[in-house]
Amino acid sequence: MGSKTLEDERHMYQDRDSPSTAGSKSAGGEPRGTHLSRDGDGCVGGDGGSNDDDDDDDGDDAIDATTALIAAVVGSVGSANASKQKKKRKRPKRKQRSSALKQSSPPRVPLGDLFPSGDYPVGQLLPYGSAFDDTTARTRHGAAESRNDRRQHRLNDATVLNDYRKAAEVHRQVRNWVQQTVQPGQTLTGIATGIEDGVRALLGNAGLDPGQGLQAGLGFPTGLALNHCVAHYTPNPGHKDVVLQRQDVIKVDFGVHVNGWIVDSAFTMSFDPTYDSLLAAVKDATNTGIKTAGIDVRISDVSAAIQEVMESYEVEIRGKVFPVKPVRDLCGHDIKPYRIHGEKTIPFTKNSIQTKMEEGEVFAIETFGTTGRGRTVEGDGIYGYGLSPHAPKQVSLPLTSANRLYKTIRENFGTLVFCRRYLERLGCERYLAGLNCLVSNGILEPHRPLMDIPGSYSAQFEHTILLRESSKEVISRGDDY
Ligand SMILES: [Co+2]
Repeated sequence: MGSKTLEDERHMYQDRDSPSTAGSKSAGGEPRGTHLSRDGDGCVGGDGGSNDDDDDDDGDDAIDATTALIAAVVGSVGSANASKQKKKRKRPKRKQRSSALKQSSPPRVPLGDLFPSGDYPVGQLLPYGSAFDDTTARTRHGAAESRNDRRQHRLNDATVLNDYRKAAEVHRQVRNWVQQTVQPGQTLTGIATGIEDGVRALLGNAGLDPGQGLQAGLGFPTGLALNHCVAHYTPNPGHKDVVLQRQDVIKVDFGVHVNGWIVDSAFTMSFDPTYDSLLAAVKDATNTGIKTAGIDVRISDVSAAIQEVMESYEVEIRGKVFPVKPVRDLCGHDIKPYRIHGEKTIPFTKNSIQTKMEEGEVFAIETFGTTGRGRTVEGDGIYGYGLSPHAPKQVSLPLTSANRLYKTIRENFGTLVFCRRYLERLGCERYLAGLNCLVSNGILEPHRPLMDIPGSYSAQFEHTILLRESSKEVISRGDDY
């Protein structure tokens, strides 16, 4: 979920995708079918949870585990060619094993069943750039030490890390299903509820009883922004549903949290190779942001690197060439427990923000690129609502339904951003007056859709990274993006 700036504030990975990749459907700028993971397994790193969690890991555990899984399958195909008898003998064993590991489609197998050990796959571990090592050492002995120690403690906590990795694995498995099944002709409500039902099933938490939603669930309203709608669109009940078209570019942005540790990750899909270089530009820019980020790195340096890469791309749409522009009024952001937008923001264009990233912090590194103006205006309707930072524990407003609704929001979402669909599945009825009353009293903050100019196209890629002492963990990394 992108962080909005004020208008005047301005706020390993091995591949560098070729803008010319062609395919009928792509997620992450790559044609469908090029990914080994899209073999119906639906499970990244699904090796039963043998990953260790040592700081001296050399990285890519989740990806290695998948590669191992694929290698096992490829290996057995190879040996089957060599000996038919062998193939016959081996088949039942293989079948048994893979069915025990398999995520269903739609995803409904709780993650706990796929990882009986309870240990979830480690994200991609990236070393910090050597240029920053000296300053890192200095910070640790500097004035910020006690603050750092406190944060360090949280990300070094095995339970916290495992919760974070679980949320990330749920994200990977659900998005894998999205990438394999979403097609033009489907409605945005169908896609959104498909994602949300999948997340809840894999977490083993329906989120219907008071307090359940705070244990684990959706991190924010599922974003399904099309074309010139850059961000913050989710289908609302009672509104005319939108049907996905073949020409559409769709940003899929959803969050998963476990005990308040939110994974915020997004990708873009298109069904027409025309947009491949737009998707490739934004994916490259996001990966550049991830590569540049680190302990003691200035935010202005991350922004500059992102902008340079993004602006090196152009996209030809129906005979006209457009430069890919970074969107100026959206930002990457830090993430706090139960709070999707912390205090720090990472714009995608040159700025003078001297603030540094710090050890123990969690960041959503995301970028948006567009063929439009590179600035957004608010669109119609509301995407979601979040408690204002100054919201009181209890309210006593003249409207009784507002007070009742407030209690429901506190119990089920706390400071997590939610949407009207989430209220309705809890059984809330005739809540609109109460909702508007909480907004007009400054207790709830509304988030509106953000639009570039009509006719333009925009894309988004986003990962959540943990700035741990020894390395940055790209917790939401998969073999898709
Ligand atoms: Co975000």
